[in-house]
Amino acid sequence: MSTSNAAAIVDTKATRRDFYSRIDPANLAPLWEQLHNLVTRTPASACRAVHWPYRQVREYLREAGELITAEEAIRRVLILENPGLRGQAAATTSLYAGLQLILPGEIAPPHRHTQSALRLILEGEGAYTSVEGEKTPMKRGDFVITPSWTWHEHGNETDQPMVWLDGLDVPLVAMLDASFAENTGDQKAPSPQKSAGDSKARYGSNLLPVDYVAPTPASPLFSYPYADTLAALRTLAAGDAPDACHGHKLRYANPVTGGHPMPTIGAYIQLLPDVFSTAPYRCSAGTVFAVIDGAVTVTLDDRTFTAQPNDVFVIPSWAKHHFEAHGETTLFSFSDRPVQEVLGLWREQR
Ligand code: GTQ
Repeated sequence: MSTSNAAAIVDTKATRRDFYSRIDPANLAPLWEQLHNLVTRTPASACRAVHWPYRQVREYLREAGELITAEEAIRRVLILENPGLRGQAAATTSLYAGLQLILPGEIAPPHRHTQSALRLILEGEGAYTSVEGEKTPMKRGDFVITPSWTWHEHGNETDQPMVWLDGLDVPLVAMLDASFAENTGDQKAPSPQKSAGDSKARYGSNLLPVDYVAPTPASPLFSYPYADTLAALRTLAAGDAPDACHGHKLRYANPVTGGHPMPTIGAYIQLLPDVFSTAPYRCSAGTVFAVIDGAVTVTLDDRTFTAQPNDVFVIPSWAKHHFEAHGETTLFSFSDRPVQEVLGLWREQR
């Protein structure tokens, strides 16, 4: 390169920088400086693979239990923050996860919000979540939903602590600027009280109320007990060969539409037979996993870890991974796959 060419390039760079700084106060920026960062060949997520061992988080939760009551906290939760997304209350780019503790005799007061929420019960038995006036008793492994804008509260009338994993679409709703919330200011949800088992009778028995028209895209069935889920998985496992990438995997369904339980969060359960190793897999939905039974070694390109019962871990969008089960293993997971599906964005590679 001749000296005059080099000088011209330097001059062009300086002229461009000068241009950028002059348009900046007008709230303008040159696309060509960042096009490659905006339109990436494959997902370039800040979200990282991360593993929260339950024994560590449980000890901090115990301390949180001494620090603040559920009532004062409204929700006594330790947020599971992705190390690549610190300060954003995000486990994946679009979804929030937390571990919630409710001690004997405590109440987490009623509220409702536009964010959709799910619970996977990790510890304890018999505390309840009340959704729209119906108390759902909770037990380890149960999957419970509180759809957008449904009144919900939690209470523990048992003599043991209860812990569950919360999953919400908090980051997604924040991105859309669509957060609304209400409290009653008192201890009682304003919805009329319904008898226990009401939603199972109406929507969860392969029956629907005659003339039923779904008022929202969310499932009117709030509880998916683990006993039923595990029985289904074991029946499949007895008759079918496991899928190479997933083992025996099912998705939770809205019994009215056959779609996902809530429009923004898909939830899944899979059984990996003892010593089964899955084939490498990736998909465009960053996913939060929790181990219910067994244990699993998770191998990604740059790291590997072994998750034990109640451990939570995240596989980011498009991160290739495989699982190795130690003992018969059941994994719960949730992701924004329903959103990507309706937008025509969801992809996988097996
Ligand atoms: O239980 O209603 O982890 O509103 C975060 C926000 C739980 C809940 C969370 C919530 C809840």
